[in-house]
Amino acid sequence: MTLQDYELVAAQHSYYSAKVRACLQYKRLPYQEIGTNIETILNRVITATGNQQFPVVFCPDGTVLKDGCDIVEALEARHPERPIMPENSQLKCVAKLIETLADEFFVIPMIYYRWVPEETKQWGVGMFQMLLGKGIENPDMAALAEQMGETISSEIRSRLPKVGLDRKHIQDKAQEITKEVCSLLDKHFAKTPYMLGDHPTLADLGIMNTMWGHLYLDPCKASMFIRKDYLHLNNWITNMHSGAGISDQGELYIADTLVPLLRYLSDTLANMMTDTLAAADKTLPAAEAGTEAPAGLGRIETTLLDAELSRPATSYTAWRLQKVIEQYQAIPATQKPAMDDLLSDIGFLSVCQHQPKWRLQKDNFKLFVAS
Ligand SMILES: N[C@@H](CCC(=O)N[C@@H](CS)C(=O)NCC(=O)O)C(=O)O
Repeated sequence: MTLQDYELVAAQHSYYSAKVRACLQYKRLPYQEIGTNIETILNRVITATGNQQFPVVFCPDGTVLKDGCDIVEALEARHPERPIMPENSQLKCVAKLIETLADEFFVIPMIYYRWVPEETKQWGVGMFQMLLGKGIENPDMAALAEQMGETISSEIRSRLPKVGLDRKHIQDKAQEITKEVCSLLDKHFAKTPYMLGDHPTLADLGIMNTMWGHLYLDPCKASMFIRKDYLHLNNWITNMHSGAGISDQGELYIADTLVPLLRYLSDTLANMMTDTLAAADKTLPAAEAGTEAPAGLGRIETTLLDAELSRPATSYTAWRLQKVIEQYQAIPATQKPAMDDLLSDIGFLSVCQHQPKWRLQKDNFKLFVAS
């Protein structure tokens, strides 16, 4: 490792690692992926950030970055070459919207494939034990890694009822949605190289979270149908995973083939976004400015496509939606009518035009209620 290397705490099998890795790759930044074994989590991640979540990036100048969306924003500010944010403010807003959909809302269909079918459930436990124990020589730590792998897996499985995944109709919906999204992405990539045109942007990085660590790598049905039936999508995934070799030349635009995908995403997820904002509107204005935001905003009775779903809403997701809304608000007045036409067509106008009566801000890895 050289002194200039970024250190990336991430795992190939983790959902949220893929975006940050794809960003480092596409920007051609020198980095070393140092894994997520138990010693790295205890001695580096928890020590530096206060909890065990990753991805985390240790910068050569000593700065610690955490949370995929913040990491990618910070890398863009430090290294504007090979930009991942479009210059055009309408495309910026669409990129942020796609990133947020992928990170906060797609998780339900995606976790189905790892934690519901029997064969992947068992595989998942072994995979966690492998990641936590990788390179650990101390026998006590190795035993702890084994035990933690089991504990983390059962903890994740115990959360499935919270998002309805213990019920057959939501399990079926998860599979239906995943298949349709893969099919629409495949049709898009058959005509257009990347999400927003000729080269990757934040929208591609976001979709990598959705596609890589669970769907593509897990030994699950989705992984097989992507490889066998959706060759354009398969090709895009593998290119994005080694993004240093991708050209940054060409134009950015909304291709006709992106529109059906975005319409389907709004049919599937826009209600959940609106209901999350409504839960934030109900709870956050009463919170004292300057205090830490409550993690939970209560349960929302919402929908996943045409299925009813009751699930918890969080301040974190509200903050991610706030970022989308801010990106919409930053669009110059002269470009607003065209943007509103597009958003109305793809079904996200009311989410973007929502005017929250609260503001959240991140400080030292925590969310606070702003004044
Ligand atoms: N919002 C965070 C989510 C990170 C996250 O949930 N990471 C997972 C691994 S993919 C994790 O650390 N889970 C352990 C935990 O939440 O305790 C991001 O986008 O980076």
